[in-house]
Amino acid sequence: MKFYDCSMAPNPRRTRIFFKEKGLDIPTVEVDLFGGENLKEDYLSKNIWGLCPALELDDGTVISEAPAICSYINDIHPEPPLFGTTPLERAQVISCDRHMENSGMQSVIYAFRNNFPDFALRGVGGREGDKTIPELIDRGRNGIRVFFERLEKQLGKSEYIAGNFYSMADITGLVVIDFAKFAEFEIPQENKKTLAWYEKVSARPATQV
Ligand SMILES: N[C@@H](CCC(=O)N[C@@H](CS)C(=O)NCC(=O)O)C(=O)O
Repeated sequence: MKFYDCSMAPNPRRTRIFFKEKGLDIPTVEVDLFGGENLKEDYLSKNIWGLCPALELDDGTVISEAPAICSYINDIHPEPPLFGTTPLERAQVISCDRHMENSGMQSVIYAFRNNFPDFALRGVGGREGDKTIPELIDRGRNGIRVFFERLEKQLGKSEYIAGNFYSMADITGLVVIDFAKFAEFEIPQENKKTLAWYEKVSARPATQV
């Protein structure tokens, strides 16, 4: 197996944390996303979508998208389970993981990417030619505000994001919050449940990647 990573980027980090939770050490190729290596033929010939992460299997098959890579790894290395242990738990993990990505990650991307001069003509990940749109910065800020409100409510229901067990959804939630911090958006001080959860999941050794 070969893992296509970018050490600075949030979505590959979801996968790195997942591998570490599973105790796996997968050979890694660093892709220079900031320099546009993902938009060149060499990388596109592996992953036509131009995004990172990607996992290449020994027979040359490539899996793209962090949750798909993690789901595959979870099936071939079931311990510890990171997608729950029952059909319902698995559904809740996938549901919450998608909310972390669609509501949290996407909002930070709007706020960050449209404010980042180096990406002036790379407003959309994985392709070139889309101008950034300054109006989307506000959409991102509002999205982050709503995301924090809803995450606090979600953590009022259970100890971890998808239930009373640690899962892929917590990994994505943590990565979103660290990416938000990098973009200078902090968890509101009144969101006590989120702050306590964040402290707990951040203390896991696997997150130090
Ligand atoms: N939904 C995808 C998102 C992947 C993604 O957006 N990756 C970013 C890095 S965090 C990327 O490759 N960006 C390429 C670019 O900016 O051109 C996943 O789960 O893997």
